[in-house]
Amino acid sequence: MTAGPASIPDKLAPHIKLSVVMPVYNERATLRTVVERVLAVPLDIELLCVDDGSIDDSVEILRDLENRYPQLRVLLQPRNMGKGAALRRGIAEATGDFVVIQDADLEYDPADFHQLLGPLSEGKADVVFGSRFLGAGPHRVLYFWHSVGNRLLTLVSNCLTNINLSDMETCYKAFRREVIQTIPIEENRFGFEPEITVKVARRNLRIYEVGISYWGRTYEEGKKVGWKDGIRAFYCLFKYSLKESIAKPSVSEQTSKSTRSATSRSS
Ligand SMILES: Nc1nc2c(ncn2[C@@H]2O[C@H](COP(=O)(O)OP(=O)(O)OP(=O)(O)O)[C@@H](O)[C@H]2O)c(=O)[nH]1
Ligand SMILES: [Mg+2]
Repeated sequence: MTAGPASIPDKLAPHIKLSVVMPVYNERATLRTVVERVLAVPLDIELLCVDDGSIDDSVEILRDLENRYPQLRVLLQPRNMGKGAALRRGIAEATGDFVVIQDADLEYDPADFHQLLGPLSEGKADVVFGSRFLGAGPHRVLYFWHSVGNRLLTLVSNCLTNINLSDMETCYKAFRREVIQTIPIEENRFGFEPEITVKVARRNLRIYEVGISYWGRTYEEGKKVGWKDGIRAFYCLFKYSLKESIAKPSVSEQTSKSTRSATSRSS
């Protein structure tokens, strides 16, 4: 990947504070580079790296980076608990105006933050998904059956939620902080993506998609996601669709909704 520091469009207000939540599990190969790329984005950034019980030297690398970059905070999970659990921890600690999720394996380029933040900073969106299937940026050509699986998961997700996403499983999801902090995250592992998609859809939030680049890796380069994760994702889509149909919005969620309406009225 050759991306340098991102340029921010004029309409992105300079005072925006962005919380970047990065789950980290045995990512020694890419960790320094991804942290440096995130911090090179010309925005006020708080980077929350949540180590998920890594058994390589990811924690030592994070400590070293923490000493060099005051914007970086390192949070340690007591043991390996999964990506969803790491995100729950990082999101709870976020203090920025907006929260974006950044994997530590360099498949997604922080230079795309400005695209994700556009609809949020303009006050038009509560949630923005970065789609690997839209946009003109570079996309690594990889496994055909993975892309079929991703499109099928997105199709089922759309059928269950009646929203028209093109990439439900994308890592790049950005939120208004107040919104994501009021949505309970139950899934500990990769079920986070379908769970949060169903939950934002059912809360009638304003969702946008923007095209992003994708620098995917092969199994030889460390890719881990497999067919079992796909089965679990289908299960989670049905599980949370059913749960959300039965559940009533909590008081805090109602508060969030009224805050949102106020924001949209004032924008
Ligand atoms: N695999 C894995 N990743 C974790 C875990 N906890 C946190 N993570 C982090 O979650 C992010 C996503 O993990 P990946 O293994 O890249 O999963 P993915 O991007 O869905 O799938 P790949 O195609 O394998 O890259 C990375 O930043 C990981 O370091 C865990 O228990 N297992
Ligand atoms: Mg990955």
